[in-house]
Amino acid sequence: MTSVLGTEEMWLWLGTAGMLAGTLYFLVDGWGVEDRRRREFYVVILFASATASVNYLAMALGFGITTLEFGGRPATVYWARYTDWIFTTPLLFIALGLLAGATRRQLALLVGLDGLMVATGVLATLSTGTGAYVPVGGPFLWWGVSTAMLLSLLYFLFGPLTARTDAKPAELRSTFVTLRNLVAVVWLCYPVWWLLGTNGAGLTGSYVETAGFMTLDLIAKLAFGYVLLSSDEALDAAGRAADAASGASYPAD
Ligand SMILES: *C/C=C(C)/C=C/C=C(C)/C=C/C1=C(C)CCCC1(C)C
Repeated sequence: MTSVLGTEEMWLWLGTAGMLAGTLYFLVDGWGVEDRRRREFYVVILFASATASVNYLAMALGFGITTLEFGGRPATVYWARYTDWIFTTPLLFIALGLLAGATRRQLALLVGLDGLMVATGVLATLSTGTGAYVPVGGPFLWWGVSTAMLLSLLYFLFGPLTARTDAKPAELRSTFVTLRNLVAVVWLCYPVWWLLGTNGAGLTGSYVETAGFMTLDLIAKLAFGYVLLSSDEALDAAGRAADAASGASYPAD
C-alpha cells in the first residue's frame, strides 16, 4: 500500500518538477523578448505551465486529491487535475488561435467548447461509482458528451482555423499544422486513458493512470510551448498579420 502510494506521489513530484522546469525555461527564453506580439505568446504559454505547476504541486502535497464516497465505496478524486485543465486547455487554444489569426468569435467558440469539455469531464469523474453504468446515464453519458466536445474542437481546428492560415506565410502554416496535429494526437489519448483507468474499465491502477496523465500533460503543454515559441518566423508572421488587421488585438469578424 505504502509503496503504491509512494510510486504515485513520485509521478506527481516528477510532474511538478517538469512543469516548473518548463516554466523557468520559457521565462528565461522570453525574458529579453521586446516584440509586443511575440510576448503575447510567451505570456499565454507561461500562464499554462505555471498553472499546471501549481496544480501538480497541490496534488503532490496531497491537497489536490480527495476521497469521496461513491455508492458506499471510497474513491480517490484528483480534483486539481480539473482546476488545471479548466484554465490551461483554453490557454492552449488561445495560443493556436493567435497563431492562426482567429476572429474573436472563433476564439470564443473554441474557449467555450473547451470549457464544456472539461466541465462535463468533471461530471464524468464525479458520477463514477454511482452505479449508473448504463449507456444512458452516469459516467459514460458525461464521458460521451465531453468526448463530443473534444471532437467538435478538433473539427474546428482542422476546418475553419486551418482555413485561416491558407493565405499566411509558409512558416506560419507549417508551425500551425505541427501544433494542430500534436493537439489532435495527444488530446485524443486523454478520454481513452480515462476510460481504461480507475473511472472506467479499471485496467490501469491509479499510479499507472497518474503516470500516463503526467506524460500527456507534459507533452501537451511543454512540447507544445517549445515548438510554438521556438518558431521565430511563424510568430513574427502572426504578429505582422495581426498588426495589419486594423490595429485591433484580434482581427474583427
Ligand atoms: C494540459 C492539459 C491538457 C491538454 C488536458 C486535456 C484534457 C482532455 C482532452 C480531457 C478529455 C476528457 C474527455 C474528452 C472525456 C472525459 C474525460 C476527460 C476529461 C479526460
